Amino acid sequence: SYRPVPEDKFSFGLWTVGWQGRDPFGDATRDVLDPVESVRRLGELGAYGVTFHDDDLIPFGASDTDRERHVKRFRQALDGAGMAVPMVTTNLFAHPVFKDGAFTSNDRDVRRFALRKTLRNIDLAAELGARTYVCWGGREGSESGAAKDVRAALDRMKEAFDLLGAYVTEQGYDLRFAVEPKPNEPRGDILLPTVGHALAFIERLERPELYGVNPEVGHEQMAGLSVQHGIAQALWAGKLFHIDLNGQNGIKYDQDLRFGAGDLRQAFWLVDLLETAGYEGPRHFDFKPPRTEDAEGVWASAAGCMRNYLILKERAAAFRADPEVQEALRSSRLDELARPTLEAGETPAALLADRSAYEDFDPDVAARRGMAFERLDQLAMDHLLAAR
Ligand code: 3MF
Ligand code: MG
Ligand code: MG
Ligand code: MG
Repeated sequence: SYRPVPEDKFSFGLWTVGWQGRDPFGDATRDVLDPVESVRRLGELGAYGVTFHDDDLIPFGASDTDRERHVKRFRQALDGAGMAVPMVTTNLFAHPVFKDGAFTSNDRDVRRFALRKTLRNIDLAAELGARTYVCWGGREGSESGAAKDVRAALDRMKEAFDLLGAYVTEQGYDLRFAVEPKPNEPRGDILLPTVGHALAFIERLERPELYGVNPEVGHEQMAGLSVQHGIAQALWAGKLFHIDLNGQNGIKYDQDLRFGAGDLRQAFWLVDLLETAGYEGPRHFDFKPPRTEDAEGVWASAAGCMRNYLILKERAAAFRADPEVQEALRSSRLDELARPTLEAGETPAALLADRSAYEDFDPDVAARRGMAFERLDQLAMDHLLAAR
């Protein structure tokens, strides 16, 4: 029936359904949406959680009393709707003070302010029971060559992440960080542009185990990369801490379409991957209901994200369960790929002594074997289109 239930672990950012449709060329097309209303409506639609930037909930610069009031109302809404807050993040991009970045702004006082803003919100995240803290460095980057010493900026980025890791450790918070890569927009070029860059960066930190990635479907596609490959590598590294699901049509501006819109085949393989790899984190949607939609259209768009995930989950499961597919996978030798290339404990000397691997191996004969991928992919297409 494709009806979402909390066990599906669907979550939404307050900034997604709350997007008013303001873009670089036009004004808002929708009214402000009260976070309390978002919690209620998303709960009714079957989501299990909401996520937010500090400023989505508490306006930038709010007094302490206002801050407490906003948090209290939000907590009541969460309790009323039975909703969780699995992830929290910081807005380090909207205020003009962050125009040259936050953790890597050339201005040291801005960097220190960015750290304080983040620490303050980490306290709130822990208080609300969030387990993941996402960091998207949207303004960390440049438009021109001499403007940013990238190596120095990465030093500053490392300093920032190390401090945040030290803080959650000292406080005893059960919170891990997820770096969200994006190649560009709003900066001409953003630091840590892809999943691969982020994974390499994380290994240079003082407590690498505290950090993973939060890949976004559209962001990897903006870099012209395969979402499936990037996320598979994050899973392989044990670093898929969180995910931003949405839709994108290739290398363009960040479209943030509802999940399943845009490149449907990438969405299919992504769902297949998440469901077969045992990913247990939230299925988090970071999308924007297009500015053509009115208030009701927002909820149709949000419902579509979850419905498409559930449809694709069903189609992917049918693909995997089909005996003809299983046979086709064997014909394409996926079982052989799963088998180690070397015998257990095989040394270089043993490989060198194996005549079948070289002297008696006939590359021309092996080269003539077809891989049978086209039949396999057509079976996937048939399942995706419900033609089987
Ligand atoms: C921008 C994004 C961001 C991040 C968000 C969460 C505003 O393209 O994807 O959304 O996802 O900051 O960390
Ligand atoms: Mg995005
Ligand atoms: Mg996006
Ligand atoms: Mg995102």
